[in-house]
Formats: sequence, C-alpha cells, structure tokens
Amino acid sequence: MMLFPTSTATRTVTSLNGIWNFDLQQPGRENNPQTKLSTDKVMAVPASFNDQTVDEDIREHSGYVWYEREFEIPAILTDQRLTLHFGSATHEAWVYVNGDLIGHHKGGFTPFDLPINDVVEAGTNRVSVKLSNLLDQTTLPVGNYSETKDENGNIVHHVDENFDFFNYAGLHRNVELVATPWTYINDIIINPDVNLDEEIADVNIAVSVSDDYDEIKIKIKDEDGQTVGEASDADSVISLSNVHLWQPLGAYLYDAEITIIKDGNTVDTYTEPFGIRTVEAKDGQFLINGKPFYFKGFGKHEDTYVNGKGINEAYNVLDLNLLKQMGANSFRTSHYPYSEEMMRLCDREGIVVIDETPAVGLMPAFNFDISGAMASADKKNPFWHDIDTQEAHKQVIEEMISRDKNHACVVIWSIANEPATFLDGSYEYFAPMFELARKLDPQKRPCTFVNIMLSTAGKDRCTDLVDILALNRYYGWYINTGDLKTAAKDQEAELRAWQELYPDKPIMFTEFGADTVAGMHSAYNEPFSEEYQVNYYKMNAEVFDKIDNFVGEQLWNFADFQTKFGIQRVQGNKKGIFTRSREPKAAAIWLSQRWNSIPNFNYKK
Ligand code: BDP
Repeated sequence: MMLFPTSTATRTVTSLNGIWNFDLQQPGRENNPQTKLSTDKVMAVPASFNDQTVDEDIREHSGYVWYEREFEIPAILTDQRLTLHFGSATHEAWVYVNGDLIGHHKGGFTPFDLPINDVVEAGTNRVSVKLSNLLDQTTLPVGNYSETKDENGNIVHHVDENFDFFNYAGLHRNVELVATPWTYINDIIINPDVNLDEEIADVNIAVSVSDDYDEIKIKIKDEDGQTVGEASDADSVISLSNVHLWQPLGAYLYDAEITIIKDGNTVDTYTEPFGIRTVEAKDGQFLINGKPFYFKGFGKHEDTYVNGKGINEAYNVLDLNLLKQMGANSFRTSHYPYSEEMMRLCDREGIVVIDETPAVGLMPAFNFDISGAMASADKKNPFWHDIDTQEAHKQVIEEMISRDKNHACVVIWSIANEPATFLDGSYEYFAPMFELARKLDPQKRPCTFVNIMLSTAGKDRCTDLVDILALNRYYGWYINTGDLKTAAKDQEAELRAWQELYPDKPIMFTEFGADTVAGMHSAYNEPFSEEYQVNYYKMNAEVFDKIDNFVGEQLWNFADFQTKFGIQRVQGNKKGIFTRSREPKAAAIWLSQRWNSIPNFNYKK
C-alpha cells in the first residue's frame, strides 16, 4: 500500500541517489550508526555493490554491509509528512536516521516507505542502512546457508545460491525523500470492467486516504488530456464509452487524477495511469481483450555490467527496443519482481508481462544434472515439510500484488519458479499461496507457477492450481544433449500428454534454451555453437506449431547473465540470444524472422 513516488502539486520527491559511503561489516565488529561511518570506500546508488570495486572480498561478501550518506531537508518541507522510500534493498535492511532505527524490511525486490518526521530537522541529516545479503531456508530466494569461524573465533557467513543467478545485493533501486501532506492518498485501486462488444467500461476506483477530508474528486482523462469521466466518492464506478483498449504493442493509458479537499483547499493530489483490457485463460486459450493471444518473448534478468541487479533504465529502454525489433511481445520477470519503473515502461510500451515472485530455489538441491535428478526424484523426500519459506512467500505475494495491481501490462502472476512440485507436500504448500494471490488481486488475473522439467505430465502435484501451464523445458540441452531429433520426439510426446490431461488449460513454455558462446561456430551442430542454438530453436518451433493449446514461447534467456561459480558456467549463463552487452547471436536473427511473421492474436485458432 504505497504509491509510486512522484512529485505533484502537493508532493515533493527528492532523490537520494548518488555516491554513498560504504563499508563491509567485519566479522565480530558491529558498526554503531550513532557515529559517522568511518570508511574511505564509496558506492553508487542505485546499483549492486558487488561489481563496483576491484576487491574480491567485496564482490564475494556474504553478510552485512553499511551504506551511509547525508541529505538535506529544506525547511519548507518539515511541516509535511516525510518518509524515506526504498525501491528495494537486497535482501534485508535496517534503516537509521541520525542514529535512530526507523525501520526494517526483509525481501530484496519490493519497495518500502519509512516515516522519519520524529528523527529529522531542517538542514543536514544522516541516513545509514545496514544491509544483509544472507539467504537461507526461510528466505526467498532460497539459499544454502552455513557458518565457519575465522582465526579469531568470529562467525563467517556463507551463502550458496540455490538458484542460477549471482546473488547481487545492495541498494538496487531509487532511494527518495518523499514529502506528502499529513492527509494523504494512501492507495488507489483501479479495476476496469469492460464490455468489449459495446466498447464501454465501468472503471471501479477505490481510493484510501490517511485521514478525514471534506471532498474527493476523481477525474479520468484520456491521452489527449480530456476529462472523460468524473466522480466524487472514494469508492466510485465511472462509466466510459468509446473505450480505447490497452493492447499488446498498442498501449493506451488513461489517467486517474485524484484530488482531496479539506476546508476548501486541495490537500493532496495524485495521478495514477491505467490501461483498460481484459485477460482470461479458458478453453485452452489465453485471451487478451477477448482474442486468443500468442506470447512471443523471453525470460529475462535484471542483470547488466557494473550495475549488477541495480536498476538500469537505459538498458530497460534498449531491451524493450530489442524485444520489439525481434517481433516479440512479452517477457517474464524471472525470478523476482522487477523495478516499478520497468512495469511503468511496459505499460507505456504495450509489453505483456508475467510478474513473478522471488520464490526461486524451492527444491531440495539446485543442480544442473537434470537427467540424474529425474532418475532420482524421490517422492518421499521431506523437502516440503522441512522448508520454512511460507511466511516470506505470503509477504512477497502481498507486496508484489499490492505494488503491481493496477498495471495493465501484468497479465499473469507467477507464484514461483521451478518449485519441487513433483514431491509430496507441494500441493499443501501451494494451495494457500494461490488462494491468497487470487483473493488479493482486484483484477483476478490468471495465476500460475513455472513448472520444472522433473515434473512431467502426470507427475506434477500442483497443476490443478494453475490457470495456464507454464513449462520450462530443455529437451536438446540438459537431456538429449546434441540430439535434436530425439529431443523433438520426446518434447512433442510430453506436450501432447499435458494437452490430453488438461484440455482446458492453455500451455506455454516459459523457458527453453541452449548455452551458446557468441562467436563459436561449428559445421557439425555442436552444442555451445551459434549454429546449434539456431537449430535448437528451429526444432522447438516445429514442435510448438503442432500443438493446438500451445499459446506461447518465452525462451531462456534474453541475454547472457552472471551466475554463481560452477563448472557448468563460464562467466555466467550463456543462454542469451543476446550477449550480456546486447549484441545479437545468430539465433536472434532467426527468431526475429519467425516472430515477426507470427501475429499477436489468432495464431493458433
Ligand atoms: C532453469 C531456471 C533458470 C536457469 C535455467 C538454466 O529456471 O533460472 O538459469 O534453468 O539452467 O532451471 O539455464
């Protein structure tokens, strides 16, 4: 319950981005935020800290770090309600202002706001953030945590990622000082109810305000700034005619302008952009605005050189331009909610998004040996009885839906990536998670989890919970390596089995891919060569086109990305169809031809 920070006629947002002081917390030494951080190290915010120095101890650090800076508060703002807004702090933060603890947040990919009026003065103030990048069996993502002792007997923390991306950490998104009136708009929930035939919509708008007020005005404006609907109740239904729909790659955004009036004066005003569209999964199809949609696109990462997982808006813009040039229309926020700025950009650009929680690593042991793991998938494994992520999982579902509920670009909630849903206890774990997501989403979007290759048709225990089947499959890579003929046969057989078992559920791939070293070539279709990646995607495309209920292909991955160390990874995961610096591999050229010839709608039926 927190609005995206923007300045308005009644609100002032001041950026605290820039150069902060920084230090690692050394084993056995707790910093005292009452005194200034004594350090000569600096870090840019927002960004991961890992790749900003040439110090291995910083890059590989597991444990606590400190960020600190001074900031100025103009005297004219001190009569207002002041908060510090963190777009994210990865993974757990304790925030101090002028030495006083003002709040704590756990979970590295969702925003939080902390009130600071009681501890600040006009002029210079100091904010210190103690940050932990530790992950264990209670956190999302899931990490394998262990401790050793150094030569002085102090505890040294170790985290082994139970997932395939580098555990980048830091103040990853914007940090802002937000000044609002004391009577302020808390939250806006927008849920349009559209009649597609008549091109009319009832837009349900619910506004919550922190305090009493005399009057509320709600205006809906179209893209030309014309008022097309009005209301004067915090809970209103505004009817619109000649509705412009938000369409994939044809975005149209209305503005909901809210004004709160007290004693004849405007006390707060805020404008929330929104789109009008419908989404529905039924009869083996995925419908957007009533028409069968075909997903073309990617699983991505927030991952760039130097910034790591820190927000990088130039890359966001470039990535969406590359995506559109490819003829793609969508991506998944694998494996955590992306920045709110990216969601707003996708709203504007008409990019269709599958929004995913950071629930990744919910499996006994993350391992690339899928064929070995398939053979040994033990049904009696106590994994789901031992894992302790329930609380974190509910929290991220709440925080993700609360932040992203109004975004037209979001068409599916992904509750988890590749959990061990082939094991006993998974249904009991996931049923309440799906129930919670469905209860919290005002727009009742379809929900899914992303299914791992070990959990084939008939083996999976949780498919009943999903509205659309989202499969990650690596036929021709982790199994049938280098043998695309057998891969095609096995993949087709599996897809047909799913379609037969769940004829009403649309099916899509949310991952399929092959590691490819840019510039490596082979006349013999060798794995890792650019030729193999092209042929791998050709094989997949031929199979997809044979399956009626197959409604989308999101490949793995948009770009090469950084991972933890491991003998299966050379400077990271190389399944990108672009390199980490976004140069195309041969597959990008082939796929762009395929996707540019596939329409967004009515491809299958
Ligand atoms: C899947 C994961 C993804 C990995 C990918 C891979 O969902 O995070 O990066 O496979 O192995 O297991 O490349």
